[in-house]
Amino acid sequence: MGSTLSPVLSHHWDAEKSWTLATYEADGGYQGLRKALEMDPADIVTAVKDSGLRGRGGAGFPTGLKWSFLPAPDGGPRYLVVNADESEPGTCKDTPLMMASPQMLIEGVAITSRAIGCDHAFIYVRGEILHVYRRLLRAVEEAYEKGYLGKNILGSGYDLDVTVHAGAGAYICGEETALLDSLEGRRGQPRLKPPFPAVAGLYARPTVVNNVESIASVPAIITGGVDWFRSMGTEKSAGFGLFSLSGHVQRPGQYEAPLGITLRELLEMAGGVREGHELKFWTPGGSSTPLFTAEHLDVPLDYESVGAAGSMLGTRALQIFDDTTCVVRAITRWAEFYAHESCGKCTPCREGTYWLKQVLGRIEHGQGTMEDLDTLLDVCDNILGRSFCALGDGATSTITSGIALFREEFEAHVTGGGCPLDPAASALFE
Ligand code: L3W
Ligand code: SF4
Repeated sequence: MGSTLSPVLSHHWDAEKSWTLATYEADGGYQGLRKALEMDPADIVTAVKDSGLRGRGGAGFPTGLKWSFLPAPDGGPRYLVVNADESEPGTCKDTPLMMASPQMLIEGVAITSRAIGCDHAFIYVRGEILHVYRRLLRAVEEAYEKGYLGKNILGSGYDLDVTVHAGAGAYICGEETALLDSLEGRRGQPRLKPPFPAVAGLYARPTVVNNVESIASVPAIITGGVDWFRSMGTEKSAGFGLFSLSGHVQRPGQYEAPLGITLRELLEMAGGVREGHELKFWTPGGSSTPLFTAEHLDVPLDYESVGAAGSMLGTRALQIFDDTTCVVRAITRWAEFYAHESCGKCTPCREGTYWLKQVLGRIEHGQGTMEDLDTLLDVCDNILGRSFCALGDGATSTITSGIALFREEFEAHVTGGGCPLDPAASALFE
């Protein structure tokens, strides 16, 4: 696999009014649905399973396998819920995808719904991004007008309704079961798993919850075929994905590429790190994943390689920090985020994230002690694996890895009474 971009998801993002149905159709849009309507639904599930597509929301669970977990039809409803609650710090791929190409997502929703026998699908959008909500509402309306949604889709006899729902802006509602609670009108808090949503999800009915990018990848798999999809990426991390580069990089943005590309290759496309500076650390998959440094520039960005190197591919949110960045400040800022977003359901996360924020805050402001470093690690140890959902575990990732990689910088804050770096030079934090 080379460094060439493989634009599929972003193929027509630069076209004029890329978000309209007419532009999407002109670029081959809805050919996948036409083909899928002639296929046996079970064959659609098999194709997605064989493609090796893995969930693009962070966990990388095999998409087709998840669909196949739905119990046999019993005459009652079954649902598809698209997780469009993108909130992981640094993650900015689903929002541009929905803004530039909402019809690709809707086509994926229609194909997936047909595959799993669903006649009512939901798209749960993060509450703060009203412009995306409005764009999706209009796109769904257009798809109804053209007969791609609604009754008797393209004369096939298949009916599907799609509801776009705006959440109220809570990170925890990106956790699939909290999302379902929120969609049902309750306060969003994670449910105990099992049962997984595939068995008892929305309104306790079998439900597939998939990320925006996963569903938007489905039309291309149906038109392009399994072998084409598997020809990109690696054996266990097949296909392509959107990599979001942000921070101290010359040309931040979304870069679509086969999985397995390296940060070195992506940085070449993005013009490199801010001029005159060196890479200091980066996140391979948002702030819930352990930090990497310049030593990891050549780690292939696929699930296996990133895992073997001690982190997680997560949402492919590559936040780049150069040598002007205070690692303690960056980690404290993330800790503030987790303390704010903890839903409060379980004690290790509710109490632990509060204390992580407090202790990091005093280290950052030069009021910490050397014992505070051990306290931080001890609190992380009491959160990791003891929390009810992944938010708690994620809150510890940058702290434990940050102390392991940059212990001297933490100690310098203690012995020097504050940050040895010029905070203005970084220009990333207030
Ligand atoms: C049926 C089984 N279904 C697993 C399903 C499960 C879910 C999917 C993955 O966390 C990660 C997290 C964050 N029968 C099943 C089954 N499933 N076993 O597979 O499940 P799981 O538990 O591995 O992960 P998760 O709870 O989905 C997601 C990481 O992503 N992350 C955060 C991302 C945040 C966003 C956002 O902002 N919206 O995406 C970043 O790295 O730490 O590890 O569907 O039901 N036996
Ligand atoms: Fe809520 Fe945090 Fe517990 Fe998850 S880990 S249930 S976010 S308190």
